[in-house]
Amino acid sequence: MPAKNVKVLLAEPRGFCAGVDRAIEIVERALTKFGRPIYVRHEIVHNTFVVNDLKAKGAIFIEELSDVPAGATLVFSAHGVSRAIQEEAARLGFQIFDATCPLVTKVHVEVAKLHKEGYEFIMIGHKGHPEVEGTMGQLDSGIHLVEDVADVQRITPSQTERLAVVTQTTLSVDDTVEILNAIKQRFPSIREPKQQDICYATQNRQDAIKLLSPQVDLVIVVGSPTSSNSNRLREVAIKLGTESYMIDNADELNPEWFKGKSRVGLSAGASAPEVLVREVVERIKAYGAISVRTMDGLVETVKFPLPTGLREGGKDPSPLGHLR
Ligand code: 0CN
Ligand code: SF4
Repeated sequence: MPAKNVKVLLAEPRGFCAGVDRAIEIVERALTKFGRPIYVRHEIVHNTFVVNDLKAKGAIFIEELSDVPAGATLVFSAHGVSRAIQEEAARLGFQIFDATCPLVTKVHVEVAKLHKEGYEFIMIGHKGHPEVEGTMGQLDSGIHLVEDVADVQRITPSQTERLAVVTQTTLSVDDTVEILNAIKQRFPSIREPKQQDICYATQNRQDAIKLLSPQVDLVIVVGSPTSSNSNRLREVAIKLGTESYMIDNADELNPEWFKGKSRVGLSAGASAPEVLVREVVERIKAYGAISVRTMDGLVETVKFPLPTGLREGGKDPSPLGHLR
């Protein structure tokens, strides 16, 4: 009994956000309406379980549009795509459903608008992440990526009068403030977004970890290694001095982690289904946990509409409804 007498505290909010819910539903509805296969550019969301489940239902995940046959139905992932990919997909004549989270699209729209007014951009984000590639790919040039404070000194914008800052939506809120301060110090007249680009779900899940961490001896985050927002949750706990691990599913739990612990916190990234959290809870119970409680927390009510063409039918026809 590695977790004998352990008390489990569940973070609130945790797990699926409105953008992930919508993205998965777009693939599910496309499968129902048009039949298999449905092609999806990049993992619809960064979660192994979700991707495997949709694969089993007939989704084919690709990175290159050259792997999509003529006449196919194609879905763009929640992380968004560059203009070049949008244009190529349209040129190739696929039936396209865009599952880009509306909060990512908002950043794309802002970039396009300010670019027309002559702005150059500094983007805070992680190099190589699909969202960063999609946002930077809204323009041919003129977006300078910074990953940390040191990068701020390295970039060389061509002018400083019309500079604006944008960010990836799933960053660490605290690290971003630090980087933003360094940017403002070097470019005092830089334009900031009216409302920060880090999304409500990222903010709320990190805030919940901040409340949870001091109350427990161990924080477990359910999320896949590729998921930026899930990784950030583990980091927030560690920064607060709480031992923390991220796992894809209950099988990755290590009984050793529970040695000498009496209270264990559990959260999940925005792309991690609740069914996986439940399995982790069951496993910890089997290890000897004596209670499971959900902390008080914000109730999220955000919901995004589906694209036209997939809206009809009202109720969720989803064979994957059990994920939520
Ligand atoms: O894990 P996700 O698929 O993506 P990142 O956290 O890596 O950006 O979660 C959905 C978020 C979006 C966009
Ligand atoms: Fe949208 Fe934020 Fe969810 Fe990403 S984490 S899909 S930006 S709501």
